[in-house]
Amino acid sequence: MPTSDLLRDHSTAWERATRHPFLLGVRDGTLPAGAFDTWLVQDHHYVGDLLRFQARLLARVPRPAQAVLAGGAVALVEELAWFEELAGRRGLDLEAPRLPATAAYAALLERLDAAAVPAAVTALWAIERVYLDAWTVAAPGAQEYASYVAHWTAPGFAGYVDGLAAAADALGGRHDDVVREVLDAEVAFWDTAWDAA
Ligand code: HMH
Repeated sequence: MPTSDLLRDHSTAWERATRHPFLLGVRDGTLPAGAFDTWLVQDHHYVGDLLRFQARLLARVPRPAQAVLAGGAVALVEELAWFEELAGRRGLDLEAPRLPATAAYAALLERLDAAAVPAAVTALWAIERVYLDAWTVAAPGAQEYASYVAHWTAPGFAGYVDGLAAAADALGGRHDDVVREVLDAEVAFWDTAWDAA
């Protein structure tokens, strides 16, 4: 299975993108609320960028990968609405500009438009799998973060990640380079919010 090979062969980079100080701070409660808020605003930008990438990729994939990607796109729209509600509650300014790591990740997503479909679907799987794994490292999370951690480790999300793995595996091939790029972008993204702490 290509995706399980990728997990095994990139385990060091995977670990860097998941056992990150930001996530350990969520777990033990040492992450300052301001750093979490900075991250939330940037992730709101990111989810919008990811939704646009996913919509473009949806147009290129064969059936039945379309069903998986379409379901995920709906979930991203709901995620944006959830962020907007949070912004009201936490007093976030969602109009704050993208930080460099967010802009660089958006540029990576745009470059993936030019990648062959199997590589692009594998990249999308890596994006979601590493995010699920990252929040699983933080689980259950300190009291003030526990509801967020639960949101990003919900069984429905894990099921979606399995669906993406099945879609990527069905398309076949080995796509080490895109996985490496995704993992580096994830580390840079956590670094940015951690540096704001
Ligand atoms: C940085 N990576 C980042 N944010 C996300 N929301 C996801 C992945 C998955 O949706």
